[in-house]
Amino acid sequence: MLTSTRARVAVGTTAIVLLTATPALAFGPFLRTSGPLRDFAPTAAGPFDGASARVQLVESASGSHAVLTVKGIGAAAEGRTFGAHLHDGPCVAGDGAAAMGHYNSDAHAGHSPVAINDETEIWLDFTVVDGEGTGTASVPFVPEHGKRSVVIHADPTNPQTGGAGARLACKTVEW
Ligand SMILES: [Cu+2]
Repeated sequence: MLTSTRARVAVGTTAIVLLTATPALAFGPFLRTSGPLRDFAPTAAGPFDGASARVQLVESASGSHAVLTVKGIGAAAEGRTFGAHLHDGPCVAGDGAAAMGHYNSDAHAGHSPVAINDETEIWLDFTVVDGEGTGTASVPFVPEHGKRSVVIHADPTNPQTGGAGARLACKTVEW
């Protein structure tokens, strides 16, 4: 019995090694998370009260690809476009500052000056249609792991400054 158990363990280990060595798997998702959004202004009614978000980050041959999907957005926000970005810090309800600034690949690489655009930062702006919105981004870098957040702002992202107005809601992303 013992011998046969060992044999099975050995077979399982081999299978894992083979899977890990398959090149295609090196480009799989490294983050896939979903759940309710946290509110930065819990005492005031907003379009993201009761909304939920799904975030996926996938490593690609040229960097990474991100997808944000938000559902359950209030009817008053129908047709509006909201800025959304990957931020350096975590998502804490009622504390927009905890999310810190945008994740910026130049800043993380120690480059100066730091360029602010849709190739150094992950911008996931979305427009609300039927209570839902999807934002996508492809960037030439893979963000470093950590406890970070996707922050949704009141306005579309200004392509010159990266600004998008007040922070409304967030979702923690950790990998
Ligand atoms: Cu932001």
